Amino acid sequence: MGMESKFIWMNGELLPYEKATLHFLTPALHYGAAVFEGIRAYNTPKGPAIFRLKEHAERLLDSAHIFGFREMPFTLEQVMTAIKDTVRANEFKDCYIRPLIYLDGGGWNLTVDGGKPSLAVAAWEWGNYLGEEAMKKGIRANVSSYTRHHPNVTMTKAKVAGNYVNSFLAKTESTRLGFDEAIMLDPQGFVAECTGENLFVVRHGKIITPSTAPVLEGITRHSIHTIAQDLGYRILEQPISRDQLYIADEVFVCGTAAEMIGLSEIDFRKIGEGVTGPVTAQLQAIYHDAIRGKIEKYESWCDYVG
Ligand code: PPE
Repeated sequence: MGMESKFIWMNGELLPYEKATLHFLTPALHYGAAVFEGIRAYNTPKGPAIFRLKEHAERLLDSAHIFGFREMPFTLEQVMTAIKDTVRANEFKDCYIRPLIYLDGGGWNLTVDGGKPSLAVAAWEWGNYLGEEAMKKGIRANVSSYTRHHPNVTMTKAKVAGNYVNSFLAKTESTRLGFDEAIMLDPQGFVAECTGENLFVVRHGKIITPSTAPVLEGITRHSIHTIAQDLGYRILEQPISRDQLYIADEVFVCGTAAEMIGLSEIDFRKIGEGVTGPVTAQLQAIYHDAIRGKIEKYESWCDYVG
């Protein structure tokens, strides 16, 4: 994966890629004391546009607030401008954008108050994360032996860097076992989410997804929810058991990096016909047009880089 770019934005400056480095003693590296976002920009008929920029920038600042940073050096407007400036300076059309607010200095006494938060934004060209093939065929998943976060152990609404150790454990186990993605259950034993995606089940024409209480409030989840609702589907937020996955007509997962992908198999059990199902394919097609600014109704989701 080529992650190179011309510039990385750091604390107000666009630095050449090679200059965007941090000291070994940055506490974020030792304790995961950072919060981040994953955002995508897509080429549209009116030029590159960042998909749901405001919602992502708001969630970044919400994550910082949840983590406990009290004084943010940048406002919502400044965060949004920094993200747009990074995409524009790199002259990317389609790219993945990674803003990160990290504890810069201090932190050795395990409090966020000893240091100050810094902001950096990188962008790189990253095609579909699980592969183009996966869009049609679907992917194979396992239910992880690792449990998803208890909502009072780490904060499930915040994209705290340290939270992702749980995802690393689950995804590494999953790929070593020969699967493509891991599904994690919440501490009560109900389906929570994947390592970097929210999950939906389709059964008897209804779409079901876990409530947001134990999972990240995915922005893709919200977009898909809106699209499905506009198409007249009934969407329920309710607990999903492991065996409800096995007998679903379709299961799909969604997130910024992964976009929207059907699951063909879970724990060696075929899901539906064992390929991307019709509801998933229908939503996938609309989602892909929406992110590229091709659907007027959803154009307000596209923030043009200009
Ligand atoms: N759950 C988790 C745990 C998660 O990390 C993501 C995003 C989602 C759900 C979906 O959220 P949203 O992108 O707002 O629809 N995961 C980000 C990081 C993935 C990675 O591999 O790194 C992402 O998709 O950018």
